[in-house]
Amino acid sequence: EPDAATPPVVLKLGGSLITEKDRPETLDGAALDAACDAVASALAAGAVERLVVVHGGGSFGHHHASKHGVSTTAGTSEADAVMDIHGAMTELNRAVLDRLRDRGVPAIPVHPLSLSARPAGPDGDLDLPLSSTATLLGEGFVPVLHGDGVATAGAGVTVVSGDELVVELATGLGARRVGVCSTVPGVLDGDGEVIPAIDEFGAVADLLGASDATDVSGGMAAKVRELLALDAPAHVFGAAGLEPFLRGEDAGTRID
Ligand code: IP8
Repeated sequence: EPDAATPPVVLKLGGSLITEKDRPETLDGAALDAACDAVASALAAGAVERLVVVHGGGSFGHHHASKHGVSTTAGTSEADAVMDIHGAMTELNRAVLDRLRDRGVPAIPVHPLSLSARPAGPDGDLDLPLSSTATLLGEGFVPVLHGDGVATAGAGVTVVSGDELVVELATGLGARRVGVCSTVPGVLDGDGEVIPAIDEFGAVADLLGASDATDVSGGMAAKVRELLALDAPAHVFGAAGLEPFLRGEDAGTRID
C-alpha cells in the first residue's frame, strides 16, 4: 500500500497525441491505447505509486472552442457554446477513462468546469481547489482531469488548458515528477534536435523564439518557463518516452 503522503506523478497526455488533430472529434485510438498500456504497466509494476493524469483537447475541445471564438483569454456567455466545448471534452475524457479502466487502472474523472474559476478575470490566476483530487489519490484512485471551460469573472466561460492544470496540480500536490507527453520527442533546438536538458531559461530563449506564438496557450517557450518554475523535475517527450519516464528514467527534454 502506498503511503497516503506519497507525492504523485503528474502526467499530461497531449491532445495532439490522443486525437487526430485534423478531424473533428476523432480519437487516435492506437496512440491512446499505447499510452494507456504504458500507464497500466507502470502502476502494476509499482514503478509509479500515485498518478494524476491530465489530457488536452485535440480535435475534441479545440474544434468547438475555435468555432465559438473561445480561448484561454476570450470567453463566451452562451450556455450552448459552453456545453459544446465541455460536452466534447467530457466525451474525450470518457474515452480515456474507459481505456484506462479496461486495463485495470482505477481512473475516475475530475472535471475542471465544476471546480475551478478565474475569479479576477481572464488575466488573473486560476483557482483550482485540489481537495477532491488529493483525497481521491489518497484513496488509491487515478484522477483524470482535462482541458475544459472555466468560469471567468467578467468574461463568462474561457478555456483552461491542460498545461495550466499540470502546473496547478504539480504545485498544489507537491508532485514528485511531471511528464508532458505529446507528438514531439522533446523541446527542439533550431536544427530540430531534442535538447536533452534545460535548467535555465536564458540558455534556450533564443532557440525557442516566437515561432509558435499563435498557440493559444503561449507556445513552447511559455511552457518551458512554467515547467522550470516548478519544484518537481519535468520531462517533455513523445510517445516513445512514456515508458522510460514512468519507469523513473529521463525521457525527451528534462526541465529542472
Ligand atoms: O489541449 C484545451 O486544453 P489543451 C482544451 O491542453 C479545450 O490546450 C477545451 C480547448
